[in-house]
Amino acid sequence: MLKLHYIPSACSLADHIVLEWIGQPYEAQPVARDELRSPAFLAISPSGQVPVLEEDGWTLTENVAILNYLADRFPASGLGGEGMRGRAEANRWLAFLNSDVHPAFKPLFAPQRFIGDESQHADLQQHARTKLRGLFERLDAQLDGRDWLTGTRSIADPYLFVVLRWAVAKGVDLAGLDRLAAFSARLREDAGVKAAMQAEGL
Ligand SMILES: N[C@@H](CCC(=O)N[C@@H](CS)C(=O)NCC(=O)O)C(=O)O
Repeated sequence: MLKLHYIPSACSLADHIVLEWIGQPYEAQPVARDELRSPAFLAISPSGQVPVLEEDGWTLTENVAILNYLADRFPASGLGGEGMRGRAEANRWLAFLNSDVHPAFKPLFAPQRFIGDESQHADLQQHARTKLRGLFERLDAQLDGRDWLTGTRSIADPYLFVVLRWAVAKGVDLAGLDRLAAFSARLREDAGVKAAMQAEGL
């Protein structure tokens, strides 16, 4: 059976939502922050990070790989997009979220990992918020005339939902980005999203 190792509210929530959308049996295992550096966890995730997906003794890390694997493993879900171009579109937005948007949050979560001088943290974080505003404007524009990033529901959408939650929590200015607000409101009402969030205690 599939098993997802997650931290509540972390990027692993995207995989958790996808597992709910797929609707096949799986197990979700919370990881405490102090377990991340334990030998047992490092054995399955050498970077000491979630998500980790396990299946029959095989383990997979990296969100993009896990989400693509789930789409391929359960093609009837339609979450991988239609055909080669549909998959490429899903991966275009997944890559943007994973390699542009997600890292831009890091100074907001852990400024001390970037600069030791605490007096500069607020400035660093304000720069991160400004950078994120620009990235969210691009995502808002992409939703013009679309309910989902690629036009149809895909593995990219739950990742957008996750980073929108972070943006609100970390005071990123989303004013006027009405398509993102509508997307977020719609997903909060989605049964799979609700189930994953409830399981994570959110
Ligand atoms: N490159 C990894 C990054 C995963 C990542 O950043 N995970 C965060 C949660 S969103 C984490 O586990 N943080 C704990 C830590 O770094 O101590 C991926 O895309 O899966």
